[in-house]
Amino acid sequence: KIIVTGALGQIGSELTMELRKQYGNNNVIATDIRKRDGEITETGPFEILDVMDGNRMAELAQKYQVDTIIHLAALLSATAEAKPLLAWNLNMGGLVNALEVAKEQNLQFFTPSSIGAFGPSTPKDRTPQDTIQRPTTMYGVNKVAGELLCDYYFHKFGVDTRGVRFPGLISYVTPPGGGTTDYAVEIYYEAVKNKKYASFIDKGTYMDMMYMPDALQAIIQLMETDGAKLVHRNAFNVTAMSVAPEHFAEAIKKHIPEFVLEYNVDPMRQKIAESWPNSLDISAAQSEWGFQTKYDLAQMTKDMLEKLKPKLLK
Ligand code: VAH
Repeated sequence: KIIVTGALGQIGSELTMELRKQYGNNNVIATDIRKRDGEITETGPFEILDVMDGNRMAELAQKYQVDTIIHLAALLSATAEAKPLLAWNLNMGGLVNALEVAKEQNLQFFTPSSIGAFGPSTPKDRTPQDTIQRPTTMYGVNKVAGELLCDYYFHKFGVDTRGVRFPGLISYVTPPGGGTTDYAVEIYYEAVKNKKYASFIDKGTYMDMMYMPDALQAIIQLMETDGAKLVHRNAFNVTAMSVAPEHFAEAIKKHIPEFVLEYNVDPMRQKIAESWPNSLDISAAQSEWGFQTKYDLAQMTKDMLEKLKPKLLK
C-alpha cells in the first residue's frame, strides 16, 4: 500500500492514477493540502494532509498500514526563488517529516530531485551522475540537501530511499505550478488555444525535458528494482531530450503550420535556467535499473496536441 503526498500536483495527479491502475484503487492513498473533486478523490482513498504536520502524516501511514511513501509535495524553482524562506521550511520540513515516517514505520521511500540540484560550476553538457553540485537557487539548495538527507537515512537508518533528478516534465493533465520549465507545457496549451506563444525562456536555452508517461514509468521501475542492484540512490540523472524553445516550435509547426513563437523573457526564470545543465548523462540509471524512455520530441508533441485539442477546444 502506498501513500502519496502532493497527489493533486503535476506529477502526483498522474502518478496516483497510474499506481491505482497497477496496484489497485484502494491500495493508493492520495493526500494533498486541500481537496479537489475529480478522479483522484473519486477512485480511491483521499486525505487532507499538510506535510508540515508530521504527526498527521504518521497517523495516516499507520491508519492505512502503507509500506511505501511517495513524497511529492514541494514548491518548485520559480516559486521557491520568490519565497525562499517558505521554500526552505516547506521543502525541507516536509521532507524530513516524510523520512521520519518512513524510518519509524519501515516504509520504502521515493522523492524526486531535479536538474535544479546542479549549478553554474557543474559541467553543463552530459552532466555526470557524480559531479559538483553548487546550485545558486533556493530550490537547488533544497534538492541537494534533500539528496544528501535521503542518502543519510539510507546509510544511517537503513531506510530504502530512492530518487531521480527529474528534468522539465511535460504533461496535459495538471499544469505545473511555479516551475522554470513550465514554458515547455504552456507552449502546447497556447499553440492549441491561440496558435502563438511568448516564451519566458530565451531562444537557445537548452534544458533537459521528458514526457510525463516516461516519468511515471521511471518512478515505478526504480521502485520495483531489487535494491541490491543499486549503486546510487539519491538521486539518478534521468532525461529524454535536451531542447530549447525553438525546437518545441518546430515540432508544433508540423501539426499547426501557422504557429508563431515569440519571446518575452522573464529575467528571474532565465537566470535559473542558465544555471542548470544543458544535458544529463543517464548511464547510471540505464545500467543500474534499466531506465529508458519511449517519447522523443516529435512523439511527445503529437500526443500532447492530440490530448489537448479536445480538452481546450470543446
Ligand atoms: C521546475 N519543473 O521548473 C521543475 C523542475 C527541472 C525542473 O524542477 O522547477
